[in-house]
Amino acid sequence: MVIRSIWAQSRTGAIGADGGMLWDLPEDMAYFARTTSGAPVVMGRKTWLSFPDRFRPLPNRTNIVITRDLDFEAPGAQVVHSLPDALRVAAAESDVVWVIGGAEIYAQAMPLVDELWVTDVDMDAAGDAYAPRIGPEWTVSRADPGPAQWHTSRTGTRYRFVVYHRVSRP
Ligand code: VY7
Repeated sequence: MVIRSIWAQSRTGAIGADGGMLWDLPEDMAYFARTTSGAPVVMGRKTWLSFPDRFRPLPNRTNIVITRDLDFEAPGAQVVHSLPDALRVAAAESDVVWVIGGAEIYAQAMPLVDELWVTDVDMDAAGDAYAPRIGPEWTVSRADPGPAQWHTSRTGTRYRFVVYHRVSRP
């Protein structure tokens, strides 16, 4: 099974603050929905709760929620208590799984992930949740638009979609 993490980050790597996102970027929400549709999505409890009620569970995807809380209920989702358990559930039904956040889950998943699907948001915003560092073990395999170029949102914010693959080691 291919494991993909997907997030949007500011220039400083911030992904959120106060349980929400730091920008209004409808084009990224559409990209996220389109890209993950049809495959299982794995998220932490805080990310599950960050989606407005009417979007839970995320449609057209098996929603898998990780929490240590043995009593946590997530109607419409499958609740598990570890990342390995989440990946086992996903592998039973799919060749691909999307890790959709948040910071704690991205960090745990990093050693296991095959691809990073990152939206760069051209903002300086600081947050209280950060993406993992993308180190030299990763290489850009796709950038939309090209390197050093940006899309401009209808909200005015500049952004780009980048896909990283793990560098194969000798
Ligand atoms: C944003 C929402 C936030 C507020 C209201 C609705 C990338 C994103 C994530 C996760 C965007 C969000 C939403 C948008 C998606 C809809 C459901 C409603 C859907 C991520 N690049 N962007 N994210 N939703 N992991 N990576 O949390 O979500 O998918 O059906």
